Amino acid sequence: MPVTMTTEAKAPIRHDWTLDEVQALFDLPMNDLLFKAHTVHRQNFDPNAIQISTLLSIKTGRCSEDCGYCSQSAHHKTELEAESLLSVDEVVEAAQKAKDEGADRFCMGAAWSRPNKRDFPKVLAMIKAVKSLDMESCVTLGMLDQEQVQALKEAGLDYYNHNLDTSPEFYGNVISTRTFQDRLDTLNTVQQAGINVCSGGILGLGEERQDRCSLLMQLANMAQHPDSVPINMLVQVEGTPLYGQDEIAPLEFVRTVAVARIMMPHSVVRLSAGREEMSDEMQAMCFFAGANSVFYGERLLTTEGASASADQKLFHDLGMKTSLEKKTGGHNSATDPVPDAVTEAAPLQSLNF
Ligand code: SAM
Ligand code: DTB
Ligand code: SF4
Repeated sequence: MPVTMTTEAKAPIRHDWTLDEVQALFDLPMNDLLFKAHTVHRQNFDPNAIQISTLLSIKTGRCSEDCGYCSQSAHHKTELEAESLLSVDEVVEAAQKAKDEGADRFCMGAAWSRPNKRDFPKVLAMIKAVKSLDMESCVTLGMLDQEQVQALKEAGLDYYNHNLDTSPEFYGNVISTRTFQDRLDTLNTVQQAGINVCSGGILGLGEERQDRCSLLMQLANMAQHPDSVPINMLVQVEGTPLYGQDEIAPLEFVRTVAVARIMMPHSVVRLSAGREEMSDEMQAMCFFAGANSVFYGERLLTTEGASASADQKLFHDLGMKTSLEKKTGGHNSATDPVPDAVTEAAPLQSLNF
């Protein structure tokens, strides 16, 4: 006999979360939290679709900021080899390869506190070149002023990544060369220009659960939720102050993904750095909890990513459809919200088991 479930009404999008409410979500029994998060996920997205982004470091190392987690800060002694800005041709070659491997978004990261006058026009050319490959473009370049944001918009930029990283309360323990407010200011300018915002954080920096609550509250109480929310697990790099930090418990990581999904129902939640350290089972739980995007490729910015063959096997074993299959037809985009007519009927009845 088919299993039927009551269709829960879609919760409204909120921007007024309180810390107590977020804490209460974290405190739910795991099964209740997962059920709630997965219900929200299924109401808004195809639960078996995954969006694929690929990263490239376009300028590596010698960054003037002192982010305690980062291999690229000039304040830390890591083994990283610095590299000046890549050429547009090098970027196009990497983007084409990423596209051939199934990515539909190409994200370019620069180790800058903010872009300089000499290099910025070259980044605009990179964005235009990526767009001409019929891929979505994303850049992460540090803080921006209004003029730069306008130029990025005119170049056709789709997404700007700028992470809040952690709670305002814990921020000073991790970064001293800029403030949490600096991050919010850039995000506001980007959002007001109509560029999609990609903003999330890193777990495992030594923060407490209340910092994770506070980080999610900051993201979800923005005037508009970020379109994309990367949840990174710290990649520990030798020579950085956070090397040797206690790792975050896998179930606490999954909980954070689930709470992010509940608080930001329309945002694409990306399982980001740190996946190579996660078991298939942990990743599967994150996808069930509402993650629907990954960084794909052997390299993140300066560290190794999860292997492409392991990822292909994982998506196959989970029956998840990637952007590559989307191009061959059918509705399975993680980025296209499921139309209302479908959502009303989407919860498990359609599975007929
Ligand atoms: N410099 C720009 C900035 O910080 O905004 C852009 C590049 S920066 C490398 C982009 C993001 O990568 C950071 O905000 C941080 O969230 C993430 N990140 C950097 N190092 C990381 C690490 N070791 N583990 C996890 N995430 C990391
Ligand atoms: C994000 O949230 N994570 C990416 C991307 N945005 C730019 C970066 C992860 C960096 C991991 C460490 C490294 O490879 O240097
Ligand atoms: Fe620089 Fe960005 Fe690394 Fe911070 S995270 S040190 S701003 S490259």
